[in-house]
Amino acid sequence: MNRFTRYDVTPETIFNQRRKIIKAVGLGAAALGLPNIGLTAEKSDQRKALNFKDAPKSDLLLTPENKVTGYNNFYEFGVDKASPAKFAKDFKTDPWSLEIAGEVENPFVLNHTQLFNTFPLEERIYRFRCVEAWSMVIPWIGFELARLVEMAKPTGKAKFVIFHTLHDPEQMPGQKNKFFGGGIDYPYVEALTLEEAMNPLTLLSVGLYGKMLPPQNGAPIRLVVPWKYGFKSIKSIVKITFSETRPRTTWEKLAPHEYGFYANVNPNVDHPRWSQASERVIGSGGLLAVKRQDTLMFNGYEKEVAHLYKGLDLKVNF
Ligand SMILES: Nc1nc2c(c(=O)[nH]1)N[C@H]1C(S)=C(S)[C@@H](COP(=O)(O)O)O[C@H]1N2
Ligand SMILES: [Mo]
Repeated sequence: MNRFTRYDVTPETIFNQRRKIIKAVGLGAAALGLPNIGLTAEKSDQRKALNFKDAPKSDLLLTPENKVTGYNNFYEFGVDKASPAKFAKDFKTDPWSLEIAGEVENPFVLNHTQLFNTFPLEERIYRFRCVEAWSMVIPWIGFELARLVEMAKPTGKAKFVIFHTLHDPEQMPGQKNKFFGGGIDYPYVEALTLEEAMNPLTLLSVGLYGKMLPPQNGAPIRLVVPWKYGFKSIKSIVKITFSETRPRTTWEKLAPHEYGFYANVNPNVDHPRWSQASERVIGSGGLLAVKRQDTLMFNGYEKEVAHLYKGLDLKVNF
């Protein structure tokens, strides 16, 4: 396997061409005195292309883009995997406002443009493992959450970083109708320990496959924590608060015996109703081409994150 394995699914020429376009437009941004990161217009697509630093070479085979944007969990737009793409189509993500508050010395707010231009954007090709035992490989674009945390300057009291999804029942049918929204008590809330938030793998993502996030993937900004089950990667974030105390997060509240706070991918700790030892790989094949693979400890990121949980019983703290 080599660098070009990834183009088995995004044909090499198309992916490279698109990158050339992105880079060319990037020069225009520099001429305007803007940093050479962030938003640029790509005429052929409604979503804007982004400038970013390429990911290092990866042996991971990318999940086809149409699966990444067509097979989603975003219960605010319905519980069915096809619903978010359908019902979030007209979701308004610009203007947007992301507020940073709580136990910090420097609270601030980022508007839509600032989400893309405040921190240097880079591409990260990550494994993504849903608690329902399916997985993808996604070329995210974003910045390290650590950069934002540094800017906020947490006080000595801050121990947890809490993320809040937009609450807007007029736009989100799942928030208007409890049944449609899977019985979740909205707004969706997630949290990380400050240490987890500072880990270099933890991203705030604003794009995938070279472009801004589509609404169904959590536009304009969502969390990506690749060693944890997908439900930790909260979408369409409007607020990040720093706190001394651990909040009760959305899935923990809904079913505490099934979904823990840590939610680290762990093939040795089963969900009460199914095994977590293996996963269905969402790929380019048809419905009958079901590929399964073994699930890796911490989703394959053990080297980078195992130290965060030293001395913690992962069977109890699942
Ligand atoms: N606000 C919000 N964030 C969410 C969810 C959700 O329902 N609402 N679903 C989570 C789950 S269970 C998964 S697996 C991932 C799916 O992300 P994707 O659709 O981009 O693959 O989003 C997570 N973030
Ligand atoms: Mo999930």
